[in-house]
Amino acid sequence: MHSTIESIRNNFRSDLINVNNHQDLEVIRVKYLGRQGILADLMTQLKDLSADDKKTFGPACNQLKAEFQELHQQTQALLFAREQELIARKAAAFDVTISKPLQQGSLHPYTYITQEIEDIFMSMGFAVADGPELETDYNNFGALNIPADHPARAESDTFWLPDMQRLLRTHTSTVQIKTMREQTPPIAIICPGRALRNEATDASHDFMFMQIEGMLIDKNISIANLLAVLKEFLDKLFGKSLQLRVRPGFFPFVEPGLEIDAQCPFCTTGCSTCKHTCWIELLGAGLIHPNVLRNAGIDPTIYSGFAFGSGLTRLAMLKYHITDIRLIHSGKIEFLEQF
Ligand code: FA5
Repeated sequence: MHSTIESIRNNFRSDLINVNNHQDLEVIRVKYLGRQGILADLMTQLKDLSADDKKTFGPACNQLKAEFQELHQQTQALLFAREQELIARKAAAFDVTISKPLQQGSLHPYTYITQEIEDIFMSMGFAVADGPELETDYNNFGALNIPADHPARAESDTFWLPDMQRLLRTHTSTVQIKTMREQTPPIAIICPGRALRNEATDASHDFMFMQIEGMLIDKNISIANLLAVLKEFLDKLFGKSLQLRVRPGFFPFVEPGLEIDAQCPFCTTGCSTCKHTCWIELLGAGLIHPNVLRNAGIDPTIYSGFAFGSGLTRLAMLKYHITDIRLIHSGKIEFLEQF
C-alpha cells in the first residue's frame, strides 16, 4: 500500500508539470480527485485492509488527498496569474493609432430588394406583416380553400413534419390568413418572407426561396385596384413604365385568378432573360375567394379584396441580372461582393 501511495503521488506531480491551461488541469483533477478518480479508488481499497493497516493508511490517504487539493489550487492560481499577465502584456502592446484598411462588407441582395419593395409599398399605405415559417396544414392549405386533393398538398412539394400536421410553409399566403384574423378591414399589407418546397433545384428553382405576398381588403375592391397597385410597384422597382399582361390563372384562394407578366425590363426585341418573348412571368394574383374571407371571419358580402404573391427571388434575379438562383444562397464572396 505504501508503494502504491508513493507511485500515485509521483504520477500526480509529473502530470501537473505538463499542465499549460485550465482544460488540462481539469482533466487531471477529474483523473485523481474525481468521484471515480484514482483517489476514490484508493479509498475503497482501504476497507479490505486489516485494522492496523487501516490506522496507518487511512490517514496517509487523507493526507494525499489534502496534498493534491492544495497542489491543484496552487496550479490554478498560477495559471490565472499567467493569463492576467498575458492580457496585460497584450493591452500594453495594443496601438490604437495603427490604421489598417478595413474589408467592407455589403448587404445581401435580398436585403436590398426587400428594403426597396417595403419602401414602395409603404409609400402606398401598406404595412409590412410577418408570420411563422412553421405552419399548420390548415393555415397553409385548408383556410386558403385548397382542397385535400390539390397537388400542392402532395408530399413531393411539401416539407412535412413527422406528425404530418405541421409543415414548412410552401408560400407566404399563410400570412393573409393570420393578418385577416388579427385585423379588421380596411387592411393593406405586404409580407416578404421565406417559402420552402420539396423540389429539385435548377437555375430558376430552389427548395428555399423568397416570396412577397400582398393583400388589400376594403369595400368595393376590384381587379382595377389590383392592377393599379401592381403597375405602380413594378414601375418604381424597375425604374421605368412597364406594360403588364394579364392572363387567367387558377389559385384556389382567389376568384377570378390571374397570372401577370411584365414587359421585359431589359430589352425591346427579346433577350435571353425573357427567353426572347419580351414578357416575363412575375406573379399570381386575384380577388380573394369569398370562402377565404369567411374562413378568417370577414364578411364577403361587405368586403372584398385582392391578393398577389410574387417570387421575390425572381424579382431580385431580374433587377440584378442574376442568371442562376442557386448563386443567391451559395454564400460565394465573389458573388456577394458585387452588391
Ligand atoms: C403561389 O405561391 C401563390 N401563393 C401566389 C398567389 C398569392 C397567387 C396570392 C394568388 C394570390 P406559385 O406557386 O405560382 O403561387 O408561386 C409564386 C411565385 O413563387 C412564382 O411565380 C415563382 O416566382 C416563385 N416560385 C415558386 N416556386 C419556386 C421555386 N421552387 N424557386 C424559386 N421561386 C419559386
